[in-house]
Amino acid sequence: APLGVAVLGAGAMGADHVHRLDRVVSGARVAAVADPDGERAKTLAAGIDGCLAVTEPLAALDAAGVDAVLIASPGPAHEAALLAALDRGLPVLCEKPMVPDPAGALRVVAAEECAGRPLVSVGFMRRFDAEHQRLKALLDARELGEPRLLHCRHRNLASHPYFTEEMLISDSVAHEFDAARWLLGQEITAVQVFRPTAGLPGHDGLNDPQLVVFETDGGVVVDVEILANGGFGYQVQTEAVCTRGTARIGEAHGLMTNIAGRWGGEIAQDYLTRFADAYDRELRAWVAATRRGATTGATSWDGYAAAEVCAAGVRAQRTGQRVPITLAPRPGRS
Ligand code: ISE
Repeated sequence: APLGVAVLGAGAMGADHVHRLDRVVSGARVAAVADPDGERAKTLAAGIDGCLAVTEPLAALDAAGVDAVLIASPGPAHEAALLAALDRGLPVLCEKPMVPDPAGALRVVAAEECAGRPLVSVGFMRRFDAEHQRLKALLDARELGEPRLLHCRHRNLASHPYFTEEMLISDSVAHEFDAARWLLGQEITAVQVFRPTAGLPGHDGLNDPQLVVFETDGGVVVDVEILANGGFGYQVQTEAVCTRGTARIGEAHGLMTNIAGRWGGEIAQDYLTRFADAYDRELRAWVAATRRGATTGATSWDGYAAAEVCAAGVRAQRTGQRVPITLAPRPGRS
């Protein structure tokens, strides 16, 4: 029988995942959709055979035929949903941020330990992006020598009205924190934020771009340009500078044209488009892993580490200081 999935959150990300589970990924069916906006849940569930629409997350977890949970509600709702899923022994794929505050993230790590087996996968989709995977393979094989620097650019078309300056770190650069930990296999030890636009009138009061610089326990330095209101499209680029060479990803996508003495190409407008393949691969991998009792991609520990680095990043942004980071002891390791 296909894996019955309860999807919590019927916003843009939840809806995208529901369609993916329904139409792209085999071996799974959407058994229930929950959203505080009942109409939104109903609209999304309509047309999916036997899919229940509810307003309460717990009603979705307890619905008939639910074997696993996909959490795509807003970050602050994640901890309660994760703890309820773990309490029921249900495997979960949780969108980032796993839990925004580090203490809450640690409670999830502890609850998963209590459950006695890995149940939590965190949706840092870049780990499933083909270019990111090629870069990781290259770095792991040390083909370019030892990594020294990562230069990252993270540019969005425009920010939502509710987007805050803190979210440049906790919502956007969160991806680079996870990607760097994963690409390098190293932990982040300190973070600093430079705000060239501080004091200037920002776009809707949001001061961007900002430059986030962080260090790892392997001595690598990572710089991230975060630009929420680039106005031209969605761009995620990384260049690794190593002792014998460099490698870049995220440069060109899609159609290239030559016309009237000019060449040009396309830039994706949002992450749902840019990372569509990565999301497909992520969900396929999650469904397959879940059916054999395993997890995939980022773990609850990775979710915690990202939360800890984000919290330090927000402090660094506020104070202008370099903020050192110490992770909590990792359960099961000395
Ligand atoms: C959003 O929440 C994401 O996760 C996107 O990947 C990121 O590019 C964007 O900046 C965030 O707001």
